[in-house]
Amino acid sequence: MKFTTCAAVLGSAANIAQGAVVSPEVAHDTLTNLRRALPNSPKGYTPSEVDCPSTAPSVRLADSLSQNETEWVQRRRNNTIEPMREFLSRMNISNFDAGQYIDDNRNNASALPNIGIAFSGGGWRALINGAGVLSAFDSRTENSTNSGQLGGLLQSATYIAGLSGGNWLVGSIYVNNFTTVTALRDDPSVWQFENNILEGPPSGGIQLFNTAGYYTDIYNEVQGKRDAGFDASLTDYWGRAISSQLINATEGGPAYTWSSIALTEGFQNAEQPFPISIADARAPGQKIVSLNSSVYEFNPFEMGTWDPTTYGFIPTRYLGTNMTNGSVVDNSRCTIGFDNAGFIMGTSSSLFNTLILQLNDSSLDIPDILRSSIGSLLQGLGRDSNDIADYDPNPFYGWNPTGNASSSTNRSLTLVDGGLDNQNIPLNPLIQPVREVDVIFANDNSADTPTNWPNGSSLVQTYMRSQSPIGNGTAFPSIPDTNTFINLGLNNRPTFFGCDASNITSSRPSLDASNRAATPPLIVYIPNSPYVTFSNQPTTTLETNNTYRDAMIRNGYEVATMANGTLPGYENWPQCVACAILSRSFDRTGTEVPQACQDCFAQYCWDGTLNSTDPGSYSPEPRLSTLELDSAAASSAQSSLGVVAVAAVGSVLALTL
Ligand SMILES: *[C@@H]1O[C@H](CO)[C@@H](O)[C@H](O)[C@H]1NC(C)=O
Ligand SMILES: *[C@@H]1O[C@H](CO)[C@@H](O)[C@H](O)[C@H]1NC(C)=O
Ligand SMILES: *[C@@H]1O[C@H](CO)[C@@H](O)[C@H](O)[C@H]1NC(C)=O
Ligand SMILES: *[C@@H]1O[C@H](CO)[C@@H](O)[C@H](O)[C@H]1NC(C)=O
Ligand SMILES: *[C@@H]1O[C@H](CO)[C@@H](O)[C@H](O)[C@H]1NC(C)=O
Ligand SMILES: *[C@@H]1O[C@H](CO)[C@@H](O)[C@H](O)[C@H]1NC(C)=O
Ligand SMILES: *[C@@H]1O[C@H](CO)[C@@H](O)[C@H](O)[C@H]1NC(C)=O
Ligand SMILES: *[C@@H]1O[C@H](CO)[C@@H](O)[C@H](O)[C@H]1NC(C)=O
Ligand SMILES: *[C@@H]1O[C@H](CO)[C@@H](O)[C@H](O)[C@H]1NC(C)=O
Ligand SMILES: *[C@@H]1O[C@H](CO)[C@@H](O)[C@H](O)[C@H]1NC(C)=O
Ligand SMILES: *[C@@H]1O[C@H](CO)[C@@H](O)[C@H](O)[C@H]1NC(C)=O
Ligand SMILES: CC(=O)N[C@H]1CO[C@H](CO)[C@@H](O)[C@@H]1O
Repeated sequence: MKFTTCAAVLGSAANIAQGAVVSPEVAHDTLTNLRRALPNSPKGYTPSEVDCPSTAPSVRLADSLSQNETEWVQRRRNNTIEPMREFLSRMNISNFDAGQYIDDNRNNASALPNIGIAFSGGGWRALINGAGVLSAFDSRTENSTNSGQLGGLLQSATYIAGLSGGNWLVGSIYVNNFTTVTALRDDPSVWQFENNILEGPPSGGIQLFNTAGYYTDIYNEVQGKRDAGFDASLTDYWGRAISSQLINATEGGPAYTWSSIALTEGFQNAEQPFPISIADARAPGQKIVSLNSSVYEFNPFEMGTWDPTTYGFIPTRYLGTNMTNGSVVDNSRCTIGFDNAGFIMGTSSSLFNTLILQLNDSSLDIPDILRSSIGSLLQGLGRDSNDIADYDPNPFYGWNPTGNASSSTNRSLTLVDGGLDNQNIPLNPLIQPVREVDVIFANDNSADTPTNWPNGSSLVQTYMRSQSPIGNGTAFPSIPDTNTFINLGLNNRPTFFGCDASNITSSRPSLDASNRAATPPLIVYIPNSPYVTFSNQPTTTLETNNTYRDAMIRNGYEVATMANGTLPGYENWPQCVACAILSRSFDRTGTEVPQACQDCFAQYCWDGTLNSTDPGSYSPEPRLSTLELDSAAASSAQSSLGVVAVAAVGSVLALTL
């Protein structure tokens, strides 16, 4: 029965790798043959009830890394040594032999640098600019290991986190077998952003035929989940819609799960950084502020939060299982397939759910049944809750280690866009002391100013949170106010925060720089700024032609590399990236900081200066000559649809992300 349904749902998925839709048990056995994120949900988008494994899933306390992550990270850290040695040597720090330094310390893994990378939210702007940054860090990108460039930093990293649009980027790379930005950009089946998300993919490709067909599939997939007894929210529809742009499989791969990333060969061999997606908890009717909402993460092994409110994790694979007090209610029945990859990506970006509401008002060719289905959903939730993702049953029901978790008393765990607490860069998982990250490359594509550029607001929020009880022992470098960011140009070029590890305040009383876990990472802030195009596309833009998409990817590349180290006055940038990576390691090994690195820190570290006067409007000019946008690669012109939607949701979205 189960598998008949599954065949029906996936019948057209002929081009899914190796074709097979597999049971969980078989999935494990066939791993060696299946090397990409697996379409391993037996009933496609509909979650399935299965026998629990012999050790039933349970909630664990968030007082350590999971066993699986601990073991995985050891292998990952080891696998980063060679790429890091190669990278740091190539950066050519004057009068310093980085290769020798790595060799001298390679038998003491904890002495070596531990790198994290974070991609902020900001819709398609964040996805596309972030793609440029990611490709600059990826040694697989053509020419990225030439002199002055940063290819290999991705291969040297242990962790990579994405939030909302930034997680569309990270998710799209990982769910498609850790593919490259270049491949996604050039593949006619994915990243076709010239097609309005509300209209769906163009005919012909592996995605679908026409708008009505697109919506019929989305409707059927979500209806399958509802018919199986699960609540649906707008996020379910939204997650299906974005999947058609992000996942390289028919109908956006309804059977692909987030936990299946852990089953791919590249992940199992720890050949890639550990991917993490972020969402915030928000009870219906509650208003979110960064100091009262819990930050949840989804990694390939686990989902949960480090915050003291709930302070627990469950296996991502068994989301949807009915749990009470941290244990399975009916000890033999577990749910799998709830952690659909598009649903997780939709959860992190749930603010965009509101776009789906436009369907009711537009003249689109939408099946009536979908309209009424969305209508009934909204009646159930109320308009204030349009943007939630419903995790029902709540895996943390009754789980209450601290005695005051609101998530403990609700049958449903309601999550929203990870940027709604204004921490628009997913730093929370990377500043957890147990992860021991030394340096975070934080790419900020937020639209903080009215002109859609970042102004450091996200760092300010994360700093404030680290100072409050909900920060639960996290530490973060001092961060200036947002006016200072603009007045000093800290949002217009890369800036380091927390260079001096001994000068940090945190919510933890006993903070001490000699204690590894107590030292916060050095933050390498990489804000979106114009080099070869105005990369400040509004968050509400629902379609981007290929010429502009490619120009923004190029711009992100220049942002990350500072024009490949050619910008006058910043030619030392590649060296300084290497110095930032090595900084905490120098502290731990008691190594004298090379003069070239001292010069770097003098130039790129925020030195504590403030200028909090109102900077007025912020409109930076491109640093290099701009690319032609009107011709070439591009196809479709803007349709009227985008305009309709923008008008309606603009006020909410534009100022937030
Ligand atoms: C996944 O990527 C690896 C590395 O590029 C490649 O060897 C493998 O064939 C790919 N697997 C699939 C199913 O495409
Ligand atoms: C560490 O990585 C190297 C390859 O870089 C490999 O040969 C070695 O077996 C690994 N060691 C451990 C303990 O995993
Ligand atoms: C490294 O920098 C030195 C000057 O500090 C220069 O002479 C040398 O050519 C550089 N090496 C590479 C590989 O760029
Ligand atoms: C890589 O460099 C070669 C030689 O300079 C050039 O011809 C090619 O266009 C470059 N490719 C990219 C993607 O920049
Ligand atoms: C999409 O899948 C096809 C078929 O497996 C593959 O040839 C192509 O390289 C994939 N595209 C990307 C961007 O990974
Ligand atoms: C952890 O790894 C074990 C052994 O590979 C596996 O059985 C288990 O499902 C994993 N747990 C999670 C949460 O992925
Ligand atoms: C979960 O279990 C509880 C306790 O047995 C039960 O009341 C509830 O209806 C169950 N929820 C679901 C979604 O099955
Ligand atoms: C502070 O910033 C304002 C606005 O950018 C500028 O006019 C002023 O000169 C700055 N003050 C100092 C002391 O640099
Ligand atoms: C930087 O390098 C990339 C990749 O080689 C290239 O596409 C780009 O044009 C270069 N930019 C500058 C300013 O040299
Ligand atoms: C600590 O850092 C802050 C902000 O960077 C700066 O204002 C202060 O002077 C520093 N204190 C010391 C003792 O270095
Ligand atoms: C692509 O989009 C940009 C930004 O909206 C616009 O300026 C340009 O004219 C468009 N190009 C084409 C070929 O449609
Ligand atoms: C370091 C720290 O303060 N950790 C606390 C986080 O929250 C849990 C739950 O309240 C506490 O048990 C930890 O001590």
